Amino acid sequence: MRARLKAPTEGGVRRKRQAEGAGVPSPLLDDALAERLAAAARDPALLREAPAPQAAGPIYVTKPFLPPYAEFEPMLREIWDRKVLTNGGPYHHEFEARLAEHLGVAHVALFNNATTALIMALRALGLSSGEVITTPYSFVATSHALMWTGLTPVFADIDPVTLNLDPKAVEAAVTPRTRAILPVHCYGHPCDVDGIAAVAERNGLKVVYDAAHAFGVRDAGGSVLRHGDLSVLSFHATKVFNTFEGGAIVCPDAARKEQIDKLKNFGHDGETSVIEVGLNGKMSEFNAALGLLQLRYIDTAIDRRGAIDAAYRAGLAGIPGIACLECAGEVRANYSYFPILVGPDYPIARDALWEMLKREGIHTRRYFHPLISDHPMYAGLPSAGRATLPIAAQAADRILCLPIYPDLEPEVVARTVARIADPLRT
Ligand code: T4K
Repeated sequence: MRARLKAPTEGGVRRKRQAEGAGVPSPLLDDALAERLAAAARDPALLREAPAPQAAGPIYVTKPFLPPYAEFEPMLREIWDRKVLTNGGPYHHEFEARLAEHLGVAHVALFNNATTALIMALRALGLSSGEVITTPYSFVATSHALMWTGLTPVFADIDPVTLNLDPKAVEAAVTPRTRAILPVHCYGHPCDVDGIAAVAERNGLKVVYDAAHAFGVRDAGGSVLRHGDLSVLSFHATKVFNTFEGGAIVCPDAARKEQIDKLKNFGHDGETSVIEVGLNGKMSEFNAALGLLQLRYIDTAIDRRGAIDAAYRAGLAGIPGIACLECAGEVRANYSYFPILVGPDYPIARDALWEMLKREGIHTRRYFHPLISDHPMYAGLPSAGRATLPIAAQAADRILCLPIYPDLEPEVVARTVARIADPLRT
């Protein structure tokens, strides 16, 4: 079941933004594009007709959304004039407060990227030795964060529907050395958070969610970021919400945030005292200012992604061998990726489809192939064998992420769908 099928209601959001004095209009507020996307979703036949052969330039899996430059310029001027560039300046404070409010979470601690934030989240929970059960189906930063912290990754298999860690496989991987679980809300689809909480509780384990893909995702109880001991977001250029580079730890209480704020500032506790092995994980004023501006547009950007998601689904429905991933219980999705699984009954192999689309200027990505556990530095671990990770191995061999970003033209969606529908056309 998809959580959110309705066409975007751009008008209301736009009027609200204009009332807030957002200033120079963004391409996101272009009604014509929104209408063409909605039409594409309504009429899948249009998407299957062979459209114009090639768009102007290459199409990548994502394109970062940026607000109008004119809105950023006065903020840059203020940073220049003020000369407070980092170490918790006014934009940093304002962004932190507005972000927590926007996400509906108690506290956030801003970071320079999600990898540093993951390392500091593990450190904050006192995890520095032993095993942590994690998914092999993710970006390598997930496991690298464990290695940087002196922890040993133990890979467990994933659920065939959500492609997130399977709590049953996690339970089976628990040993006396297990200290924590590090699941990923892959593609922004929530994990089985209740299942994971139950395993953690039964075995006295901490849970840190790698929520790099899950900005703004909500389940029936609120933000998906409230689950576990801590959740980590990425604001990298390729993410739904970007601050060029950036990240954050979502903290349940003020005391944990205070501890994390010290950790990300070298472990300083006041001017002359250092109490922990911290590092430099601070977000600059430049990134924080951009984040503040991005908050104005993020809801519209996600709505626009939703329309593209709907258009792809309409166009790809019924193509033998092609399966779209479904939502995993979120009531507010973020459409951060558009993954498809290329099955054995599709006329050509996944890699052949990837090559074919690339030749036509459509650069899809195989996130996440190879598995983390396939990389030479992890392959020697006892849990890394593909035989014990059959679902993850199958997903890695079949996955293809299609382009999705807020101003992706419906014509590109149509061209991509038409090519996938007719792979034997020369
Ligand atoms: N946990 C998970 C589950 C993650 O997926 C990630 C990051 C992390 C943790 C760590 O978060 P950070 O420490 O980065 O905050 C990309 C990203 O670099 C990486 O952040 C992301 N996951 C991963 C899934 O994807 P690449 O190597 O695929 O990116 P790249 O440079 O090939 O970019 C993809 C496409 O995006 C390009 O073909 C064009 C477009 N692009 C990219 C950038 C950087 C732009 O148009 N502009 C840009 O500035 O890793």
